[in-house]
Order: sequence, then structure tokens, then C-alpha cells
Amino acid sequence: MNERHKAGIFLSFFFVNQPEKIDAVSVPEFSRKICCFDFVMHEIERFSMKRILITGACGLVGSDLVLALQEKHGAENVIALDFQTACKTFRGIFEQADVCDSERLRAVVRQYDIGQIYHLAGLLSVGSEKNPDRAWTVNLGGLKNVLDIAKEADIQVFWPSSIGVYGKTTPHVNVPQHASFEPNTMYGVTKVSGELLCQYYWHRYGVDVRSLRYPGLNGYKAAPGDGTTEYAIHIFYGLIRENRYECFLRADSRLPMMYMDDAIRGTIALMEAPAEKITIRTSYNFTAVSFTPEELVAEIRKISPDFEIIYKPDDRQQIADSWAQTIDDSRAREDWNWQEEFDLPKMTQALYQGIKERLENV
Ligand code: AKB
Repeated sequence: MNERHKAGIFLSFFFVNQPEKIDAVSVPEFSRKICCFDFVMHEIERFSMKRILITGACGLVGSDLVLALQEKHGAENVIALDFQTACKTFRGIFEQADVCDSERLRAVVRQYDIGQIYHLAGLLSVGSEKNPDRAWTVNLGGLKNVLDIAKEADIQVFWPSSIGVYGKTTPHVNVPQHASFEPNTMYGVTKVSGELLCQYYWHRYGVDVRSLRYPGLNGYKAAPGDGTTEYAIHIFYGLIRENRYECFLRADSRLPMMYMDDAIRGTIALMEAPAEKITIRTSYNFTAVSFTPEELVAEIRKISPDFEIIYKPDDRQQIADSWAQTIDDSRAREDWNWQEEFDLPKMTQALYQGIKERLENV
């Protein structure tokens, strides 16, 4: 029993013996006791749970995931880790570290008694093409470090794969869970290899590692990174700043996408699902909507009818062309009840509002 468990038990006795400390004055005694019991159980859980580590915490997904997990488990139970310093608005526990430094990572895991790692640190598709050596080192070296530490300390791991695993030989429409994956980008190579590494650690060492093939994820709490699907976020910065955008993909480039709130909900649901429900240990196909730049522009013109778009496809078009247009994610839906909430119109409104507020507050 460690200090935090002892604190949890002390707290539970304290509140059970002094229910008036709980703000439930207007409810009858019976429900007051139930409130008290629920509150105490919740507090015991918060005090005694092992903590959660999120690497790549300042990135697009990390920024949302940290907030969601802090809300769910308490800020004292969530450790945000990134190689850059925390942004000015960050509230909570933060560690600056490089995931390639396994000793530093191990020290953080020991210091905070970590039981779960969401390992998000990694380079995206465009960044990986600019620096393939670094992509290999960070995307795979970082993952191997996390899996080794998880093996030693019995830690549950989430790791994001991506639609980057798909390649020219993958069917482009309704990609099944199991298909030919021969990506021609370094990003894709690291994602396919990472999926196999995860499955290996599960079979060989029993590491409870779970993964999703993220589609293009669209959020606003952090600045967009250098991915191929990120045009769908940059376009809103163009809309709000100058009512125009120069798009680096063709008007008809259909790609699988998802609003960030859905992605965060799906990620946490996967991690909370009973182990026997998880039938895929490489990475689950995972999607919500598929749209083209011109379909997104049509939605944006409902907000700003004279929004101007110029299409100037560049090298990134080749990456987009090698990926799938639509995905069959029925295994995720069957195994752990995945269901999205945001379609294209709802996502467009949410992104517009979020990015507008973000830009007003900088
Ligand atoms: C990228 O475009 O690189 C990412 C991804 C789909 O993995 N957004």
C-alpha cells in the first residue's frame, strides 16, 4: 500500500464520519447518504488510482486528451509530457522530456506511479517526409521505449496508428480491417511497423496495448501540425483571417476525417473496454466522415458565402492519393460500440467557433 492509497482510505473514513461536509443539504437523509457514499467512492478512486501519462501532450490530440482525462480523473492524476515547454494556458502536472530518452521516460513513470500511457508523441506525414531519419527514430524508437517500460511495469498503452498505413495496393473505398498495407511514405512505414510491434508485445509479453488508425483529426485547442489532412483545419484560419484559402490538395481529394471530440471519446472508450472485447491488437480501422475540400468549402460558404478558395496541389497530393477515401470500421463498432456524433455540418460549425475564439484570445 503506497502513500496515495493510505490517503484515499483516510479520506473515506473522514467523509463517512462527517457527511455534513458534503454539500447535499436539500436532499433527504437517505439520498444524502448515497451522495456521501458515491462521493467517497469517487474520491477513493481518485486518490488510489495509478496515474496516467500522456506523451506529445502539447500536440493537436494531446491538448484535447489531457483536458478530457483531467476532467474525468482529476488533474492530480494526469501527467502531461512533451519535448517542448508547456503552453502558457496549461494547468496541471507537466514534464518536459524526449520520448527517445528511455531513462528519463522510465524515471517519470516511476516518479508518478504510472498505470496507463497514451503515447501520442510522433511526427506526422509531411514532417516525416521532410526528415525520414527523425521519423524513424521518434515514431518507432519512442514507441519501443514506451512498450519496454510498459512490459516492466505492467502499464496499459494507447498508441495512435493512422490512415497512413494504407498504400497503393490497399483498396481505396471501404478499406477492410485486414488488407494489403504497403505505404510509400516514411510515416506509413513507421505506422505499419509500429502496429506489428504493438501486436508483438501483446502476444509475447502480454502488454495491454491498444491502437486506432486515426483518420484526419480536426480540432482547435492546439495549432494544427504538418499533416496532409490538416488542410481541413488550416482552411478555417484562412476563413477567419482573410476569407480565403489556398488549398494544397485537389478539390476532389476525398479523405476519412473525424472531429476531435469524437476521436477523444473513441480513444478513451477503447482504453476502457474490457480486454476480452479487444480482438484487434495491431490497430482498429476508425472513422466518422469522409469529405473532399470542395464539400468542406460548400459547408464553409454557409457561414461565409463569398469565401474564396484556390486549389494549388503540391507534393502532399501524392500522399493523399495513396490513402483511402472511405473505411470500413465495423470491427470497432462491433467490439467496443464505436459510434461518431459529428457529421460534416456539425464539425464545420464547431471548428469555426473554436478557431474564432482561439484567434480572438491570442
Ligand atoms: C497526417 O495527415 O499526417 C495525419 C494522419 C492522417 O495521420 N493527420
